[in-house]
Amino acid sequence: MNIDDLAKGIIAGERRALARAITLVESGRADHRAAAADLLAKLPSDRQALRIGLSGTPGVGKSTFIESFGMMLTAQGMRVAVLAVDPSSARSGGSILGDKTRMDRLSREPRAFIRPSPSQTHLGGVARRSREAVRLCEAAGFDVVLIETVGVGQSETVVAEMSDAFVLLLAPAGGDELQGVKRGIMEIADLIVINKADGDLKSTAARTRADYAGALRLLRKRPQDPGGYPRATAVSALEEDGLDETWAALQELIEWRRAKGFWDHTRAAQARYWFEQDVKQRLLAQLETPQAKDDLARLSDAVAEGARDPAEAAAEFVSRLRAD
Ligand SMILES: Nc1nc2c(ncn2[C@@H]2O[C@H](COP(=O)(O)OP(=O)(O)OP(=O)(O)O)[C@@H](O)[C@H]2O)c(=O)[nH]1
Ligand SMILES: [Mg+2]
Repeated sequence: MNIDDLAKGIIAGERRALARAITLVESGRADHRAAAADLLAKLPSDRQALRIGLSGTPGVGKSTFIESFGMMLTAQGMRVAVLAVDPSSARSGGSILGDKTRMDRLSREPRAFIRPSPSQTHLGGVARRSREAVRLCEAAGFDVVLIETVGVGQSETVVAEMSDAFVLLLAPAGGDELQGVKRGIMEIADLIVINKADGDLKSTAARTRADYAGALRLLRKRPQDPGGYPRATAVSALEEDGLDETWAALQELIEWRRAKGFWDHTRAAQARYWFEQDVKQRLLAQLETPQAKDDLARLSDAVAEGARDPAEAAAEFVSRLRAD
């Protein structure tokens, strides 16, 4: 595979080149990793998409929302990429099939590009691959990159750390269920969107929206937010109602952040965060080599038997790692 041609294809916005490049960054093979690094270095860094993270529990309507929201954006002339971050994608077999039918219109839309999550169980690996896929989409000239996750474990934090804005999709519910949303997730959300505001659920959705708007006002004000944010809206992804207000709210937020320097500031902080994560991950990977495992087992036995002091044995272990 010629990396220069691949880079040219991506910059020209060719979908096949983009798809092949994402496959490359998803690969764990050492030669693929090297080629991927080479490719990423050849791509311009001056193209920036609006990266929107989107999370919500299974069945809340993420796929339906992405389809409607994505169709609205492409109708306005924007190019939209959809990526999924799903650490538990042992289930992807089914969910890809499901999404093909649920995002039927968007998957046939020339201005849209949909890519399911790589099948990987390790969140750290998924995070790096997803970040690189986002960069590839930006280099390919997409205006908006939607990064979807089904909020399990730490995946919301992972997605928030690669997004310019984070949207939490919720279902209409009674007041007591408001407690069910973890405070940490409320704190990373820029926009809470109550979906299924249609039919019998319309008035419940309006009440839920008001409840969350109230709860958001009680949170500590964040420097990166203009007055009135984080905000809550109500939509019907199915009936395509309220989507334009939601988009307007996102745009207002983003324009404010750009004007005040928070856009650049946040991206810089995110780059720092990922650098530190990668350092930690590489160090942890060093513990997994056969030699390290042997040393660890041997020293740990010696410590358990009282033959070695824990701190002294740890120091020896680490200096052996460095020597390798
Ligand atoms: N009434 C109503 N139903 C909706 C709406 N959005 C989605 N649904 C329905 O809710 C169900 C789940 O929708 P999905 O879009 O597949 O939800 P999801 O969050 O992607 O689910 P997972 O992929 O399993 O995590 C489907 O039956 C949808 O038709 C809506 O705005 N109104
Ligand atoms: Mg879905």
